Amino acid sequence: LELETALRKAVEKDEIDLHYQPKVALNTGEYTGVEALARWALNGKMISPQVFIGVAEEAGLVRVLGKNLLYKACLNYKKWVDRGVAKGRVAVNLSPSQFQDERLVAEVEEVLAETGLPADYLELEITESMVIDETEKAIAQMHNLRRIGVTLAVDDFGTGYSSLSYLKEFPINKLKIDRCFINDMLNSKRSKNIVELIIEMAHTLDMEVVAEGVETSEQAEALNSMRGEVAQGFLYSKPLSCEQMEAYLIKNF
Ligand code: G
Ligand code: G
Ligand code: MN
Ligand code: NA
Repeated sequence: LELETALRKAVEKDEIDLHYQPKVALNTGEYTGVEALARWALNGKMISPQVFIGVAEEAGLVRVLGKNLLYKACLNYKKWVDRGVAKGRVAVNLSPSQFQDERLVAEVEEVLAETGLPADYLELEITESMVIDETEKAIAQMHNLRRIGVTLAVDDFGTGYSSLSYLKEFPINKLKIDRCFINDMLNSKRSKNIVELIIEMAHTLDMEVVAEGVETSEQAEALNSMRGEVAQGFLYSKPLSCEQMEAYLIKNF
């Protein structure tokens, strides 16, 4: 409850910040886009977004917080586009109630209009678990988002329970392979096989693959030889502050 009170204040005072982690093309090593990650420091201590997004969900704060973070990400990315340093898209994570909200599409359109960011620069990440209940409704929501020109990715793929019969119906552009598979793909033949299968399946469904949590060049090489498209992880960069990310973009353009 104390955390909830503190979070409410932080949302009101707009103290939740965004960091950015670059994504890199596996075949060239070139920068291809960023993921925006929420950061909250409470009395100097970082609280994990997994924790405070959960608190925000329970406290009914997600609508305001989610919209603020989306606004911030789009406004900032528009700035990088205007300066000519942006390549690819900015990916923003949606939380479950945000994705399930019928007002989401209108809100995204509003944020894009207000910030001036073209929809083609925005990617939204959802997780499999958001799609388990009311799958038909979720698929309709995905179509509505695609219709306004937004790109969609499924985050943490492989850890949820989405059935293949539904996955083929999802109007999704990208699958992000959860880092647990990447983490032991070079020690475990089984994990490596799973990664390979996910990549093949994604390509069969015309989806691109993003490998999460890539920490070594051996992992990157293996993923590239399996035809994975994009990687993200500490091998390239940890999540960076806005200023650090801007410097990275200028350096890597
Ligand atoms: O950045 P970090 O590894 O601590 O993120 C932990 C988790 O929190 C990740 O699964 C990520 O998807 C989620 N997360 C980070 N930022 C946001 C955000 O802005 N909104 C939502 N809904 N989840 C986020
Ligand atoms: O679930 P999601 O993919 O949105 O979470 C991204 C989170 O993963 C971020 O909080 C980020 O700090 C973390 N992360 C990013 N790259 C790596 C990595 O290479 N290794 C590990 N262990 N965590 C990472
Ligand atoms: Mn994510
Ligand atoms: Na993830």
